Amino acid sequence: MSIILPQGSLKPYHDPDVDTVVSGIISGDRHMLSRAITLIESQKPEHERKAHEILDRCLAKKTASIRIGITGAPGAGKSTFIESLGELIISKGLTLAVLAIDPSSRQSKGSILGDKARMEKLASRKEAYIRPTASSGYLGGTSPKTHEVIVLCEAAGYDVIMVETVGVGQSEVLVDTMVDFILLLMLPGSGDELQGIKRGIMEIADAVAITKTDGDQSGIAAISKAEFEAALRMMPVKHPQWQREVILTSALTGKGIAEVWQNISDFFTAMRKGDTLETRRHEQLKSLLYTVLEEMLKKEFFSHPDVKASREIVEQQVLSAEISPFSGAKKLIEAFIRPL
Ligand SMILES: Nc1nc2c(ncn2[C@@H]2O[C@H](COP(=O)(O)OP(=O)(O)OP(=O)(O)O)[C@@H](O)[C@H]2O)c(=O)[nH]1
Ligand SMILES: [Mg+2]
Repeated sequence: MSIILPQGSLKPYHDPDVDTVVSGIISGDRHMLSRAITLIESQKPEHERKAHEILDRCLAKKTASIRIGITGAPGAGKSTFIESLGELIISKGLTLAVLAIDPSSRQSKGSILGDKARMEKLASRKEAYIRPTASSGYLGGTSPKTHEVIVLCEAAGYDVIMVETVGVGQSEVLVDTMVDFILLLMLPGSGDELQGIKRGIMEIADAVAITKTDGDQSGIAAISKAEFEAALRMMPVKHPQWQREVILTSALTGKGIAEVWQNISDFFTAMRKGDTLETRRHEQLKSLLYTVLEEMLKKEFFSHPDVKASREIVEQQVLSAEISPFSGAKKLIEAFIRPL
């Protein structure tokens, strides 16, 4: 039976094949890039298979892109800052892909509507591609799949890739395995947070930008700058050839944005000397390989029918002190590798 479609209606939906998607991405077709990213983010096995075929083909395309992570607490001004820095990057004749935190999936201090309007300005530029990242099950907007999305954006020819992420636990470590340069955004007067969780993120930052230093914030901003500079001096050295700086900025007035871009450019000049960038990317790939492997093993393990069948019994045995947690874990591993 044939389907008769009324005039002007949509044609039946056909998934483009791998060749079409790959050549589309490489020729800069945003629609194909978006479709490939959707496949990457899908949990369906058939989508994953296709996504990896596309990805493996895109890996072959070597690019000289630069990868920047923009991290900071919710409401620190990341999206607004990206918009402002993004415009400067475009004015230098470069193209830009932004993997943004999906405004609908976060707990935010920033207004969702306002956020959309800001990113829309950059999104309307043909030199920029903005994609909200789906990070289901991950905090902070970054997942191991973010790396795959970066690779696709690079195959599509973008010169600069920016990843927006909230600096919380897991995501800061992950983002450090995916980008070359991490810019930490801090609000003026947030120096006291240095005692707490922010230390981890400070260690991986390659520069700190203090945001929103406009209006009546300039006095407090100068104090914060000194505090952060002192804190950075106490941190272990990340790259021996790089001195981390603290820059006062305002996305509203444009203050410090050019200085940040200069700092990033200087970083890449320093890192490109003697293959440091290449060596680091190799280390990052190795680290990602094992992160992904661990995840796959965990997933395989807990979905294994024999593990599922023995879990409850083993748990009970551990709770009733019949066996130790160590022996319990060993029993489950045996069920996994030697199914009865
Ligand atoms: N005065 C001033 N306000 C700013 C500046 N940059 C951002 N804001 C405001 O700060 C709020 C949060 O900004 P966002 O850019 O959404 O912050 P964010 O870090 O992306 O927020 P999340 O994505 O929710 O983590 C918004 O209301 C902005 O208008 C700035 O340079 N100066
Ligand atoms: Mg944001």
